[in-house]
Amino acid sequence: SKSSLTSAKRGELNTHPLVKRLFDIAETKLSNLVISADLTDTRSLLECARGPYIAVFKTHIDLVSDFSEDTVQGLKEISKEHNFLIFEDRKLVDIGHTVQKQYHGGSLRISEWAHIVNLSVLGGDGIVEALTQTIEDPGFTHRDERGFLILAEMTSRGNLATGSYTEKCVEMVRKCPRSMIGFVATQALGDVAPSDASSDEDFVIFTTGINMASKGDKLGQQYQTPAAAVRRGADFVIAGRGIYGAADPVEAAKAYQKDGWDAYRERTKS
Ligand code: 6AU
Repeated sequence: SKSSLTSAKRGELNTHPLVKRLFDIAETKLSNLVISADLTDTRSLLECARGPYIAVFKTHIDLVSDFSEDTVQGLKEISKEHNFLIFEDRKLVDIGHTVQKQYHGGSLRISEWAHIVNLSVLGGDGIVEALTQTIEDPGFTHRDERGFLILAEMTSRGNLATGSYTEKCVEMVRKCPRSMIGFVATQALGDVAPSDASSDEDFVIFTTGINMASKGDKLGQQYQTPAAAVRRGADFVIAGRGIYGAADPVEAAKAYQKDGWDAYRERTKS
């Protein structure tokens, strides 16, 4: 695992252009914060994306009731202006043939604007093969700017993504490092020895279920703080309601950024 290395070092060692860019953004903005913008109209969504505190902006684009060309153009422009990547939390899960059409084209045109998309491997590795093929097609022009995260663990009470299922997810990422850049998980995964920085592998860990003011919600969500998640191996921490639902979302974003980044610095100091 590379989890003991700074984002600067990981960006330098990694050969994947998107992962390099991800760590470069973290280092430049001193942030490993991902905001989960589970908002339901284009205006609120774009408004939420402005500001200096995030490295990645996570969308659930199917929640946006007025989704249109303006949503797509707005997201693209703000991501350039404010230097962050866009992560569509689509949780693709179907057979390979279907997910290709859900990812590329369709009504949401996810491949056109989302740098990162997550998926579940409940149906086996056909989905991994299908999405890898899609971005490696010579006609697809964004190849170096696209990557996928396998949802290897979940934060909701009673979830089934544990044990041998999680281990299978690690095997699948290992087989396709050019397209599968890491995991949504609650801990460092794939480590033989957690501090072994000598292997070429570098899985990026995104951890969700992050909130500084609450332990969970009434529908099974379970929370920990940014710092606690980083200590368990998160490289990036994903927070939604804890930020956009706060009385002062800008102050909240700042506090989450600081908590996550301080813990990351602490973990990676030599
Ligand atoms: O901070 P919250 O609880 O308001 O939002 C958490 C966000 C939501 C979930 O759909 C998502 O994180 N999520 C995921 C992801 C990112 O894949 C996995 C999971 O296990 N738990 C979880 O909450 O947008």
